[in-house]
Amino acid sequence: MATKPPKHDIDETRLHLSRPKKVAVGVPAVLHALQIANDQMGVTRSVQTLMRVNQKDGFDCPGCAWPEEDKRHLAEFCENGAKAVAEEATVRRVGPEFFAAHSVDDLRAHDDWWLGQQGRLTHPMILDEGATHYRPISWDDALKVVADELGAVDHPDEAVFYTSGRTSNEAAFLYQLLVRGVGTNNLPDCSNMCHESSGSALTETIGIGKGTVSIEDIHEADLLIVAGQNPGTNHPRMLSALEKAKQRGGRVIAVNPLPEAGLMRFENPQTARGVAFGGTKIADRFVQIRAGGDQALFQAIGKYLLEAEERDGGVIDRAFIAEHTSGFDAYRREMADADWSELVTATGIPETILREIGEEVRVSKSTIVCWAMGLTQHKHSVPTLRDVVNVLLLQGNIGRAGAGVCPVRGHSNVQGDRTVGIYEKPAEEFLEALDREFSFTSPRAHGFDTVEAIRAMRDGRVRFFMGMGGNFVSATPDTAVVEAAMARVDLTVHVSTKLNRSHAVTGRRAVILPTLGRTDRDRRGGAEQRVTVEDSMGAVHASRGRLAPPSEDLLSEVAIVARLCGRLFGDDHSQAMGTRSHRGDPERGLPEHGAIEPHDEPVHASRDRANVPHADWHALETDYALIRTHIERVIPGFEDFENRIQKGRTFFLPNGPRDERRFATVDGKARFTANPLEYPTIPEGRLLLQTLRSHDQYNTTIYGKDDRYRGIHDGRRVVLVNVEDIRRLGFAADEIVDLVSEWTRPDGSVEERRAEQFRIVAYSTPVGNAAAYYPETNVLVPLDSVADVSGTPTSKGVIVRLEHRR
Ligand SMILES: Nc1nc2c(c(=O)[nH]1)N[C@H]1C(S)=C(S)[C@@H](COP(=O)(O)OP(=O)(O)OC[C@H]3O[C@@H](n4cnc5c(=O)[nH]c(N)nc54)[C@H](O)[C@@H]3O)O[C@H]1N2
Ligand SMILES: Nc1nc2c(c(=O)[nH]1)N[C@H]1C(S)=C(S)[C@@H](COP(=O)(O)OP(=O)(O)OC[C@H]3O[C@@H](n4cnc5c(=O)[nH]c(N)nc54)[C@H](O)[C@@H]3O)O[C@H]1N2
Ligand SMILES: [Mo]
Repeated sequence: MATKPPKHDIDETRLHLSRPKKVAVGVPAVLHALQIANDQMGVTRSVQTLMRVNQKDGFDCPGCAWPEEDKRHLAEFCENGAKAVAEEATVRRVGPEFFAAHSVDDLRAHDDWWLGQQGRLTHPMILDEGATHYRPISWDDALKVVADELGAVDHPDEAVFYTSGRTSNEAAFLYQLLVRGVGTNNLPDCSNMCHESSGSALTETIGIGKGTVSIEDIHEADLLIVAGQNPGTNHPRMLSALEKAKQRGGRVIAVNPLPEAGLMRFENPQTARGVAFGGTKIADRFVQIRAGGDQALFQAIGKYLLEAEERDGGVIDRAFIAEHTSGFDAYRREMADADWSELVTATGIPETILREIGEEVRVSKSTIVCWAMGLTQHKHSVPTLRDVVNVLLLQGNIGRAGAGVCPVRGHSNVQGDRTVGIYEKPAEEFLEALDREFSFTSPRAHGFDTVEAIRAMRDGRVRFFMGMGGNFVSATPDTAVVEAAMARVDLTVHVSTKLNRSHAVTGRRAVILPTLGRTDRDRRGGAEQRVTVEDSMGAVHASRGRLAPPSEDLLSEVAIVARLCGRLFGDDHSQAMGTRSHRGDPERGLPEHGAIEPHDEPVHASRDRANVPHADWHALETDYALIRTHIERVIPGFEDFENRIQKGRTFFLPNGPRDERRFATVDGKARFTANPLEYPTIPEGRLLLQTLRSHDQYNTTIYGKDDRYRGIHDGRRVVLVNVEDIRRLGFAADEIVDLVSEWTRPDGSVEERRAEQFRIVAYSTPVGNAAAYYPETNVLVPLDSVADVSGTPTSKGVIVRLEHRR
């Protein structure tokens, strides 16, 4: 059993290349996943664990948010799901001895791969001010440190609470309650860097910040446009759904600057046909678009449809447009004014091809557009997604079978976290319901999103940072700025399963609270607890880990948050379910969150005692079903929650556009919008860099050193560049260069950032476009370069130049 952690960081001198693959998954994927699983878990635990992924009585795969098909295969096999599971179910451990042996400086000198490979965290640890090493601390003392620091902030808005997307509904719901009980809406989350642009565009145009399709719709669609997404790596189970759609006669158009293997061909390891006959061709058409050209592509489709309507009639769904939409005339005028030659320039696609794509959309009886980070992480992502919606509205492709919008979410419960209240700009109805349920008054002022939180930390306006999962330091843009910002915070607290860079780049003091993951058995109050998650398509189901946890000392996320609530707000047994007395006074208006004296338990006793949430925190910690009862009473759509998740059942949250073509927008209609065309302009001698994922990573967690489908092995510091650019700019393939990003501030001045030693790889990408892996390239993404409206960092559109190394 080879379960030793690696001794070395990634040695980039061993990097070598092979031909990029044209087929995804197949037998090599199975073998690679089993290898990683065996390394981390040994054979028996691997088999035991992998058999339980996404089974009805098993745990929800921590890999991605793609839904389970109803008829599940025994091992719903997905290579990267298996790697995600192996990473968590590893038998390697990071305990007090590890921290005694490694100073924080030492940890900081290692890469994300090395850190993650060390294993699961087993003990609460604290880094005292000025200390070189973390030391073990008891749970009680650790939680006291956290509560005391929260009590010491001058104003609740000096505290920031980040959430990553693996946190269960139950833990997330309690966590947002804790945060609002403290008195702030500072709840930045990974969504701010991920699908926020989708949420912004969809809420505004169709009245819900989520997709409108089910897995059956994917199977039934006549046409699927998959844009800005690499499902072969990041949502491998989606390939089975696309395969099914193809078998039913559906067509797929892939829109991407890179010819990603999973978009081309898929060998399903679940079927003999997949393995023996070379698999299924996925994309009927591959559109190698210029990065950032998607708004132009969708405008071209819209323009084509409207021209065809004018000429032939019968193209657009006039009844749907009249009954359910607004803004059509303004959109039609905008498209009439759109200029084909500019659409060609922006996309890099000839007009004849743009028209062919338009024709494919015209003849499609039902169309779905799927997308991920290639569409959400640009400056003009929100207008781009509005134009996606426009095209679908033209043919009434929302709220009927086989049609709709499908933003493919990343983290396995990122959508659920938002549903249960992880949001810095909460809706008034949600806060009112929360206040009623817990007899207090939540703060109304909006909080910081991720980028705003970093700015506040940088400017010394934050004294306390807590991360519920995730790896804030590595995942966020502008690494150097973030690292300096973290150092200004008095206390940084991380609830984590595994070691990562955020434990090494800390505030003046730091606490690590180790926690259970999805795969771990969670016994509280003498019973095995389960949690719930919501997938990318709004379906909620239970998840229960079965493996022995890495240490008896671990608390679940729910238990950690419930205990903190108990310390901060006081246990209030009279507030047990059903016996609530309404002490809060809604007439009083906004609460005063003034200075809080540091106190022992409960910390808030000295201030407005009436204005803290009231619940029996201890009871919630020992019976998660009680949390679900609270969720049911606060959030519409969770009626009869407990019953509807029994026996592995799944239920759908209500979705107005999907269920009844009801659009909760400002005017109650689905809204056409007229968006002036935007696309990146790349200055002479520069490239537009997208920062993306390799096949062997999960965000900042690096599973291995290969990107098998792209033919890159044993290294990560590569920059993929078109051969023509390599030559034109005076470089050579294989040359080691520095990447320098150039950010033009609104006042016209230019800021530079540098990432050193990347090997140039000649690759099929449009002229002017380049690609390199995140998180290594986050140093290049300027903090202030964010998408309009959504505030998402522009991780797919960074202007860079290559520099020879001296
Ligand atoms: N194994 C694995 N699974 C994961 C993750 C992981 O890291 N590893 N991460 C999870 C998370 S949090 C997320 S959000 C998702 C991410 O899933 P993806 O969005 O698929 O991830 P990225 O690697 O960022 O890939 C972006 C894709 O968009 C393309 N692209 C870039 N710019 C443009 C553009 O301007 N236009 C178009 N049309 N395409 C463009 C890129 O070439 C690439 O294929 O995956 C989730 N699942
Ligand atoms: N340049 C660039 N930057 C990006 C992106 C990009 O494409 N390019 N993508 C962005 C996107 S889409 C996202 S979603 C973010 C991701 O940002 P994050 O979600 O913050 O990052 P992850 O790497 O997923 O977090 C990994 C850590 O989560 C912890 N963890 C794992 N499972 C659990 C659990 O069950 N509970 C708890 N408490 N902790 C757990 C482990 O300690 C692990 O080290 O990054 C963003 N940053
Ligand atoms: Mo994400």
